[in-house]
Amino acid sequence: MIRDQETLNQLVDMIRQFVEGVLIPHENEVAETDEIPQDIVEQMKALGLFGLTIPEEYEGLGLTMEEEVYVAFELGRTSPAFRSLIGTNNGIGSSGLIIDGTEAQKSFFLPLLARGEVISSFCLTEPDAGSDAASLKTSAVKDGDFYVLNGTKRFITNAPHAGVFTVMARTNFDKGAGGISAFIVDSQTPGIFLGKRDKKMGQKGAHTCDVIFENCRISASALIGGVEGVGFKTAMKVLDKGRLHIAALSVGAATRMLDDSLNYAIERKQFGQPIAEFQLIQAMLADSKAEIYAAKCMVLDAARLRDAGQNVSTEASCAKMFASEMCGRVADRCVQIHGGAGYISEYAIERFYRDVRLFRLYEGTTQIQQMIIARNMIRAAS
Ligand code: COS
Repeated sequence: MIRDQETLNQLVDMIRQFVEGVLIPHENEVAETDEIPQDIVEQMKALGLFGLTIPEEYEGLGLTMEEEVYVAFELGRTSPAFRSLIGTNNGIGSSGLIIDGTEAQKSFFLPLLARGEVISSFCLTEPDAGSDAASLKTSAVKDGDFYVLNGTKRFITNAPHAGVFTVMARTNFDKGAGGISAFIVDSQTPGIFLGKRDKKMGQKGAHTCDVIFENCRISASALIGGVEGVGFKTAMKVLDKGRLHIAALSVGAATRMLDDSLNYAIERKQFGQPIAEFQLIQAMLADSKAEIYAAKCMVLDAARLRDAGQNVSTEASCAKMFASEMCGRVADRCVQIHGGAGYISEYAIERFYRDVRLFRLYEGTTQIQQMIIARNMIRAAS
C-alpha cells in the first residue's frame, strides 16, 4: 500500500541521491577500514533512515511494507553494510516491540530507535540453535520482580553498537517453542558481555559478535507484551517481515551488479568489439534482467498482501528464497562478465559477490524457507 505516491517518490529520490552521491563513493573506504565514517552515520540519522518503519506516533516515518521495499530496492544498490547499520532499528531489532510490545515499551524505546540515538539488535541465534531456533537454551528465570538471564547468543548483527537487545529466552523448559519469551534488554545491564567481532567473508563495516548473559538481572517489565511463552511467535512474525526486506535488498543488490556489468560489457573490447555484442554475454545479461524483474514482482506482490492484512508467511519465504538465490546467480554471472577483472578488488563486483552470499543464509537459510513453504502448503491442503 502506498499512502501518498508523491511523498514516496520524494523519499525514494532522496535516498537514491544519498546512495549515489554519498554511500557508493565511500564503499571502498568502508571495505578497507571495516568502519562506516561517523559523519555518514550522522547524515543517516538526519535523513530519518533509522526510523523508516517505526510508526509516526513514535517519531518514525511509518512506512508501509510496500513503501519499505521500494526504499530497500534503492538501499540495496550499495554495500550492504550501510543498510545493515540502519537495518536492525527498522527491522528485526524493533519489529518485536512494534508487533507485540506494550504501550509503555513502545513509547519508551521506539523514539530512541527512530532517531538513531540507540541501536537495537535481535538475539535469537545461539551456538546450538540456528535453523532450529525453537531449541534455544538461554534461560530467563523469574525471581520476584526480575528475570535472570543466562546463555550465549551468536552472530548478533550490530551487537557491538547496540544500546538495546530483543532477547528470546526460555522461561519454561518443558514447553518447546511455547516456553520461549521475548525481552527488551538495555545493553548496559550488568551481566552482559560481548564476544570478539566476528571475521566475516564479506560485508565489512557491518559488525556481528556473541552476546553473553551471565546472571543478568532485568526487570520483569522487560518482558515484551507482558506475556510469557509467546516469544517464539513474536520472533517468527518479526522474521516474516524481515524476510521480505531481505528479498527487496537482494533485488537492489542484483540491480547494481547488473548495471555495473552492463557498463563494463559495453566498454570492454575483445576480438575488436565490445563484449556486450557477443551473444553469450548477452544471454547472461538477459537472464539476469529477467530474474531481477521476476523477483521484484514477487516482492511487491507479497508486500501488498502483507499491507492488506494477510498472513504472508509463505509469500515472504518464497520471495526471500527466490530473490536471494537469484541474487547469488546474478553475482556469479556478473563476475563472469567481468572476466579476470571480476576477481580483482578494484571492481565492486568482487566485493558484492562476497557480500550478497549472506542473503541466502541469514533470516533463515534457503533450506528453511523451503521447509516453511512446503509445510504451509501441506497444512493448507490437509
Ligand atoms: N507467525 C506466527 N506464528 C508462527 C509462525 C509465524 N510465521 N511460524 C510458526 N509460528 C508458530 C506456530 O504456529 C507454532 O505455534 P503453536 O504451537 O501454537 O501451533 C509455533 O510458532 C511453533 O512453530 P513450529 O512448530 O513451526 O516451529 P518449528 O520449531 O517446527 O520450526 C522454523 C520453526 C524452522 C520455521 C523456525 O525455527 C525458523 O524460522 N528457523 C529459522 C530461524 C532463522 O531464521 N534464524 C535466523 C536468525 S535471525 S537473523
